[in-house]
Amino acid sequence: MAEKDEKKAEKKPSYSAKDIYVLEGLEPVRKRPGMYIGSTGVDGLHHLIWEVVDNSIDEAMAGHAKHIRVELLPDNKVAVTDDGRGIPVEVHAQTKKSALETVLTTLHAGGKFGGESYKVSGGLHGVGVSVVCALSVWLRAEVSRDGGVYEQEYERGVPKTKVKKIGSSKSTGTKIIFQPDHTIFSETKFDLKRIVDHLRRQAFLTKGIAIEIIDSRGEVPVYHGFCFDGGLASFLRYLSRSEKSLLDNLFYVDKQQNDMGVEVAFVYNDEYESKELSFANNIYTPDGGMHMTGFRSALTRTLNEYARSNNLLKKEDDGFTGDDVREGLTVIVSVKLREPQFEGQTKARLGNTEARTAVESVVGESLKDFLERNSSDARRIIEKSLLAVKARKAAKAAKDMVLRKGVLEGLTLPGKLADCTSRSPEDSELFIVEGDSAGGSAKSGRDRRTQAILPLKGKILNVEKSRIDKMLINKEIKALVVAIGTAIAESFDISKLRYHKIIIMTDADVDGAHIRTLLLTLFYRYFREIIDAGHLYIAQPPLFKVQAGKSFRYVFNEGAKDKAIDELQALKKERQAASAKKKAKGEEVEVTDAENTEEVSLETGDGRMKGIFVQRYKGLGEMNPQQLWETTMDPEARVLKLVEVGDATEADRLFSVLMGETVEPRKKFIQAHALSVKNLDI
Ligand code: 0RA
Repeated sequence: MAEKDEKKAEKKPSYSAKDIYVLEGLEPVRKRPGMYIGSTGVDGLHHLIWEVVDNSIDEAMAGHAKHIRVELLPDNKVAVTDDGRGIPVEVHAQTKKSALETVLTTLHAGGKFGGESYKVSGGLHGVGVSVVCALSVWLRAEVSRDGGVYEQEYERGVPKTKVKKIGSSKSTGTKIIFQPDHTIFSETKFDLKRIVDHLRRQAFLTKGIAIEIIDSRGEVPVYHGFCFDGGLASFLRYLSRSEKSLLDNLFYVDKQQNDMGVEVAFVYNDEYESKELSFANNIYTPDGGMHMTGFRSALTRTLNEYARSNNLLKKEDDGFTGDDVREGLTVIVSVKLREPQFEGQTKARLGNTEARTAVESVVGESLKDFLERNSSDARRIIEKSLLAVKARKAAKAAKDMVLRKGVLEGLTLPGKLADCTSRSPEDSELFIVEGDSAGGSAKSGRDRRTQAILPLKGKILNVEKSRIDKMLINKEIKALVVAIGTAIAESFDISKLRYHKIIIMTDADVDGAHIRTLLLTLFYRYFREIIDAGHLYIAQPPLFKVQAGKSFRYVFNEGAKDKAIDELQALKKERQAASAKKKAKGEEVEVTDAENTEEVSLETGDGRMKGIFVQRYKGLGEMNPQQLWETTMDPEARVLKLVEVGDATEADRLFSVLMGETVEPRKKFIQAHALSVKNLDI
């Protein structure tokens, strides 16, 4: 018992023996509330409501109650009312106490005497209303039964009154009003949204039950009411309300099988991932378990059988795997069984093997029926699964071919590679250059000690568009992978990286941007570590060369062009003035290129432009080796952009935007291979 309660007990020596007995009974609950309700925070606080409501739902599942009302009252009080049989009030022969008092003050006595209904044995649920009684500063139980209304009050689990008859009533039911103990809970204010969400879910899970929530704490009461005759079918519609269904009908079954309630609803939508929700005795099992296993095998088996018997799958075909038939699936499975075993660290998985067989047989049978009755829905499910098979096979073939261990091993460096002479990766740079002509310039212009050049044929990349799988089979790309030296997939080893700077050098046009994107995607998907380690760069070739005589400026963007022209104009005027001055003095004048070069005016009528030579570079190939060196390759003068992958999500978004039109197989392929990236938004 908590210390403060002990002190209170000392001050009140008038406690009867019975009180002490009861106190001892609930002592562990007040001492270690977390053991019973999970925590003493907001979660635990709300657990008090769930506990009381669970008892009413049990009464409903046993077929005796239909209505449950939860009312939030001022001073953090909550009233839970049901129209069940009412907790028995008569004196129990064994304990010589009223059954009501026994239920409210004895641990684990809370549940059922009979065992008629599904009593939950695991997890935090089903610990009984006595726990709520123990953790409430005040609780009142009101029972309508046998023509009368009876009540008893408790404080911190101790009865404060005897069970009294306070009136008469023709109906039956139980009402529990409680006020959580502020000395136990860090927070005693209830959260309406949390309550509404939880009880909505409970209403979905208990077909036909009516649950009302009334928040009477403010000036105007707020009302919520739920009653779903469709059960999980309603739940499924609610969950997938924002998705586009692939089917005209959803699959639904609710059946009693060997003493076990099996309820399943599913639908397919045009997505690729699957969503699975499962429950055992209305308790969410996030890790699934036997009921889920049973569902999955029934789905896979039944769809395979249907596809074969309708010649949608050929004899020689392998058939659908579980993953194939679950693409785009949203399913809810709920079982109600007598002694659920919750397994795993967090008790989040159902362990009863009988749940597997029950679900498998119920789903198998009714799905077969569903497919036969809804042939167009059946066809759509099978078509979707066939597409999944195709994608899986394409992905696997690509993976086998390209990613197979050792496929790149033993390959000699590609002939197209003009390697550098340095063998120290720290000093070495690899320029991946678009096109053979630019490759030629780069080869002549480079510093051959430290700079290697690998020209890629842009055309091939364009043809292959964005198919990464094809890209990896591509000779050019393979050459790149060999040149890098790290190998790929399982055999990837960053310590084998041959160049510590890998520089993508493409034209400053749309094609260049496309090829750059493909290369970035390749690195992102297969050589992520190279990006993360800061080894990948993008070269920044100039867009213009602005020249006035001997002087010139390289311009890297449109906005800087005018500035460069102005600068050179001013420089030219200065020079002319200086030479005029010298001439006047009779000094010898240095004859510069300016005087010998034919002046080009790009825009006639614009005096400013006169004598300024502006060259636009449409591609790297237009630059001679010297220019390419000066502008883009010379480590002293160039500007490189480091490629960084901020977070995977942003990179995904970027790639998808850059990749433009969505190509289905690519989408599938990326999904199949983006092992580390979930929920690709492409
Ligand atoms: C014990 C026995 C019976 C009903 C209940 C408990 C019961 C408990 C709660 C808690 C909230 N609402 C409840 N409704 C009923 C069955 C007694 C009989 O056979 O009549």
